[in-house]
Amino acid sequence: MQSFSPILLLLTLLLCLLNIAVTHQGFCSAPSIIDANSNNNKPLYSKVINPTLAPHHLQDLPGFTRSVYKSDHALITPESHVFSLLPDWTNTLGAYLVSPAMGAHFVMYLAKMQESSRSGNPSKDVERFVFVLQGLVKLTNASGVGQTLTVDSFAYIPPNSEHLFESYESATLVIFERRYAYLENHIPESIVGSTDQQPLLDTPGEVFELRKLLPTSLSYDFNIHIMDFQPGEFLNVKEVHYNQHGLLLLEGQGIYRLGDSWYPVEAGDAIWMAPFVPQWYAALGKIRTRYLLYKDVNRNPL
Ligand code: UGY
Ligand code: MN
Repeated sequence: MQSFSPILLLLTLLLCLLNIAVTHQGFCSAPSIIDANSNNNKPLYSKVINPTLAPHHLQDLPGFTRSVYKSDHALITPESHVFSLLPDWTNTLGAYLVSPAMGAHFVMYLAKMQESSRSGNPSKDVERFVFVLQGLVKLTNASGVGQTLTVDSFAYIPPNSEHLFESYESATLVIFERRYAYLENHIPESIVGSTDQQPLLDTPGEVFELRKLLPTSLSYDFNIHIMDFQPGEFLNVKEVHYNQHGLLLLEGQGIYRLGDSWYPVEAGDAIWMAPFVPQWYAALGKIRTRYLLYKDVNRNPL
């Protein structure tokens, strides 16, 4: 039987090593984030609907999740979403990402409507904000007037207002609800709009772009901000404030500081911030970061 000489084996091994050294030019290699981030021809917010369930090299690691739950903040990442039938809705799966069980005074949840789905009503005195992430839904108000909401559109429903969301195909929504904090002589009204119709607002001392989806008047006890950062931009203020936040990253990636922890985050990630948790964000990667942010406003905290 013919056998390789040890010299031949050694030579082959050396050639292999030389090849690795030449192709990688002596540097450690890492997967490119350019391809992963390129947005060519992808529908808006597609990364929220089809998120990376775990960094590539950790996908098969049993039990691995980036989700974290602490007393003053939580990061809920897509691989830990648990959907179940939404009570009072038909044919709709929901995943609650923020709830009073954490200490929040609001809920934030994803609702996946299927064909022929219908919304249920919020409880008495609870207001609702709906933002469309995928598909389209029809909203019918108490007077029977119907409007179609597509991706990037939103609706605010004041407490105790009859309404119905219906979908004929699959649609994904992110929804915020809270018990309305009544204020004498102020009555909130229903609102329907879309992100691109909202004007850019001044952000003194900051560089990010800001849109507010609800009026800033006293009738509204919360607002939803859309915040855009170009790669490399970050919050100048290292914020600590009495307001609570619920955040959904719609596009991009970066580092979120929450309390003493620093988290790599990307589109699809959801965050809860309790009052006074130190918070800071820096956008990284190749594309802009866009996030949607719940913030309670206009009420005396006492
Ligand atoms: O308005 C805000 O509180 C906002 N800048 N916070 C944040 O982005 N974490
Ligand atoms: Mn803040």
